[in-house]
Amino acid sequence: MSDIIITCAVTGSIHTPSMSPHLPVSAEEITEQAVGAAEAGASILHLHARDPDTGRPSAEVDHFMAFLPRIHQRCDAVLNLSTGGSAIMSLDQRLAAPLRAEPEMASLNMGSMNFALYPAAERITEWKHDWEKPFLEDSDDLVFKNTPRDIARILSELGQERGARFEFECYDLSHLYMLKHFVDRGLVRAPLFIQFVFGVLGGMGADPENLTHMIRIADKLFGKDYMFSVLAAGRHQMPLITMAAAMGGHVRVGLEDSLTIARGQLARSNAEQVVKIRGIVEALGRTVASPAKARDMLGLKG
Ligand code: KMH
Ligand code: ZN
Repeated sequence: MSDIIITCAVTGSIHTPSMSPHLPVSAEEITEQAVGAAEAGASILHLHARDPDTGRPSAEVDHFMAFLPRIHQRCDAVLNLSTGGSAIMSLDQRLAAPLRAEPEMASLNMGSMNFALYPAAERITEWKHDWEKPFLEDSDDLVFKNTPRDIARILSELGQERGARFEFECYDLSHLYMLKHFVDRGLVRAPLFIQFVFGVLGGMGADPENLTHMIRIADKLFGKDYMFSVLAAGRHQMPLITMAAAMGGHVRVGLEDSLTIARGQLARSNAEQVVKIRGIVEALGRTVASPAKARDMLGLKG
């Protein structure tokens, strides 16, 4: 089996400060946790920004620029900027920082969908900030908009014009067919790095049968032109990504996807999750890819 790429999604836009004191929100915290994750073995860092005062997900270019150069200076990991942002941001907002930073890699969500966050709020009784509860509850009535026109714009402006390559986020079977459409249009070229996303309320559930079926259909659509990685939300994270690693895929961890390190136990850092999955994949006989190896495998501009 080929080397395994560990991606770490450091903070995201789903979890809120009241859910864990370890969720990084300031530029210093995001930098320290990103560098810690890279030192532990993550070769890709998937990054969102937050308002440092409130921890609220942010699309401000300045909030991104407060940590991107610092992370770049301190480690060699591939910096992968989110173009998903959060469901309440417009596409212009979501693209502002990636267009400015011109990263080697960016996420690209392959379809519009519901993206309900409110279940994550169910156990929280005390809120640190006023924005958190309404932000989570409003997700009950939001559409995470990624139309074919949106996708084409991201592929063209970030991919064709600025040389970025993509983490294609597929939350459902239909998203694989959308990706195939863009391959056929000539807007996407191999090798494809497809992130199968499990356990988001609005996307496919974290059932092992869904993973085997996604692989079966991706094999049919893309043959040898793709590699897959898996992320799974919350308590499904480690079981599903372990299955992915055993099947020759790549893995994503990070506090964006799960705040815990074991059932009922908060992870103290992103690095802690990287260390855990690294031990698992090495026990399975996989070799963890360095950033240089990951760049080579993914065909990045470097
Ligand atoms: N939050 C994850 C389920 C993005 O940033 O573009 C998917 C994600 C999307 O990481
Ligand atoms: Zn993300």
